[in-house]
Amino acid sequence: MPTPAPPSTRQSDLVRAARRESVTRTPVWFMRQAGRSLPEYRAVREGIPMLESCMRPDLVTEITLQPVRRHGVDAAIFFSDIVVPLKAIGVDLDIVPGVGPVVARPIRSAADLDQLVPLTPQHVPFVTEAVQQLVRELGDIPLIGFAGAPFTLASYLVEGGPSKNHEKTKALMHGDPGLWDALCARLAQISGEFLRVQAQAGASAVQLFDSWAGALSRADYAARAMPHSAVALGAVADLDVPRIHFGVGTGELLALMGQAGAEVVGVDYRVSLTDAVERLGPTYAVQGNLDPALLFAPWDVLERRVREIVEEGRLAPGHIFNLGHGVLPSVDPDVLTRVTELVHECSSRR
Ligand code: 1CP
Repeated sequence: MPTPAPPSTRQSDLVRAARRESVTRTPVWFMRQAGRSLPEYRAVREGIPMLESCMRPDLVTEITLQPVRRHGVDAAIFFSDIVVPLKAIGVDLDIVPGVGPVVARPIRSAADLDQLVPLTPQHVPFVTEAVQQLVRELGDIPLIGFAGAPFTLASYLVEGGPSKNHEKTKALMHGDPGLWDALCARLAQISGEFLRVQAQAGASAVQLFDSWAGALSRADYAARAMPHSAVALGAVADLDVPRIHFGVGTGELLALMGQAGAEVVGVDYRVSLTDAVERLGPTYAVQGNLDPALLFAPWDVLERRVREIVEEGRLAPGHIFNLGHGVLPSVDPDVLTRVTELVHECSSRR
């Protein structure tokens, strides 16, 4: 039985900002807020491989709650990884410490697609259980579910691991568009269903991570990536959860990322929110966009930049404060707490 998100989270600043409604103050959360920047995360992960930790509901719940307790952020992001649904359907892969996802049998031919069977909720009971547990613990604080977008997932599957230039991925996309589209169609089902499982278990919003979409030209994104992301986002269109669509280096793609079926478009630090709002128009809320490296700068410099971003965010019909990409593991977590407090203080509408 679906357990929809608690009604109180519908009135949270995060969900209201995503819906372009008035807020009491600018909501803030940080991509990768759960993770290695926190000593309490390192302590509970001690000796437990990454993928195993994603499949243990008690651990997922504890790790997801850690940054909420510590920083007072306006949302929790479900602790998992974009490759978890692939692992769950039986793809032979691992998350190697210091590297990232590594795939045993990379996808290079039509026969390799057999690895990708449709995802069902029965593949990921541990996700449903963890989300339900989290929603009970979080009360009025919304939980954000997420999935990887087909292009970004395809890059890991085709390259066999993290890649700088995505050369095998692009060679397949252009050399065999039929196989590429067949691969991405399967991934769109998997991503869409992974989002749906989380939303039906009670997540209040979802984010589609197309982290590497910025490697594509606008034409290639429109033809070979966006239609598949639209299918993934469309899988939760009927569930009344706002959808956030994020990528890195996607300044040229922002409008298309909105049109793919999002309420909120994630903006990295390369494009100012002012420019992003101009490119997006009044239809979309924005999320972003502090450069994660600025968390290492002197406080007065960081403070000025945070205040600027909050001010620029007022130009958008809705603004969720975040980083332009994930928290770096070596950051001082106290700085994140201070940034959270500053965003709240300088945006308060009461
Ligand atoms: O042992 C560890 O601590 C491993 C590090 C780690 C963590 C903490 C990985 C491996 N994944 C995660 C969790 C994770 N991954 C979360 C939840 C935590 C949170 O946000 O608070 C999320 C949302 C992700 C999503 C993810 N995984 C993305 C999209 C977001 C992004 O950063 O762009 C991507 C690209 C991945 C792949 C991945 N997983 C892990 C690593 C190191 C990577 C990147 C590898 C690369 O550079 O290609």
